[in-house]
Amino acid sequence: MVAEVEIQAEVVEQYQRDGAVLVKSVFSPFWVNKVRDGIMKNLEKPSQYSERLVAKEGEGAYFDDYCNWSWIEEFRDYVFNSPASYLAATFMKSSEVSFYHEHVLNKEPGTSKRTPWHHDQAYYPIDGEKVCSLWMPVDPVPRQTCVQFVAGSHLWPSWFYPRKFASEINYTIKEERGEKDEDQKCFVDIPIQDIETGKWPLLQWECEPGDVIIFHMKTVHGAPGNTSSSTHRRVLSTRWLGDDAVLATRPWKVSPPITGGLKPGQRAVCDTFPIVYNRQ
Ligand SMILES: O=C(O)CCC(=O)C(=O)O
Repeated sequence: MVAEVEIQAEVVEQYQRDGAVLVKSVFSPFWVNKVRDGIMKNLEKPSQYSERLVAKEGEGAYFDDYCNWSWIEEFRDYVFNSPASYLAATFMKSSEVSFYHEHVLNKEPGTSKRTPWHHDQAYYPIDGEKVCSLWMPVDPVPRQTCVQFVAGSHLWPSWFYPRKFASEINYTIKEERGEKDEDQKCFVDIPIQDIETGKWPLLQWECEPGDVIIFHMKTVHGAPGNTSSSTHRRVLSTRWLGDDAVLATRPWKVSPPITGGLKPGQRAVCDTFPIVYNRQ
């Protein structure tokens, strides 16, 4: 039985309008401690997908890894039994929610490596509007270290090339394909300069363990490094799919490289992307 929590209607509307919203104190210490334990297991046993990015020799590293929930029971418990899926359903206004995958992000103290500006949905073989992530820190995150979101960018018609976190270079288009994928989406470069010179309002918050940021998979976001000399910035970002999410194609190798054996156009529900929440 998934735990339900009270969410004000205006906060849901804020998510729908801005594409990102902070919800304070929604996860109890029980869930925060559990997720922290899961992250520590992942850090001790990284998978084939993990990366350890260092901007300058001798500095802290930016670790990321994903799709380990099958062997990290703490993540499974959080996904299936915490209020996370209910939050995803409420903010996406979806009657059903399936789980896509989890992503661990740890910025060690003194990490100058930033998270490049990007939006997630271009990396994923997933189309649909009811698609979101729950970014849940297990350490206190000061405002200057938190992810920044370009307000309202989930509503832009543009799709942006995914970029490698390590090199910040666009993904390579598969040779046998043209510039467009089968859905005829046209991808363009992310407008980094416009974002950084303040063309659009940016959203950024101070977070405490127990808080969560919910954001649309098409919302443009990026993050500074971790300037703290003592505190890690450990986060679990879980990805959720709603009623209209379907498998799609992209003109590059998708990340993570999983499709659950589904064909383009099929609803994104299968053993790999299990239904976790149903409003009935
Ligand atoms: O935590 C970060 O620095 C980046 C998070 C992110 O890109 C995501 O969760 O999609």
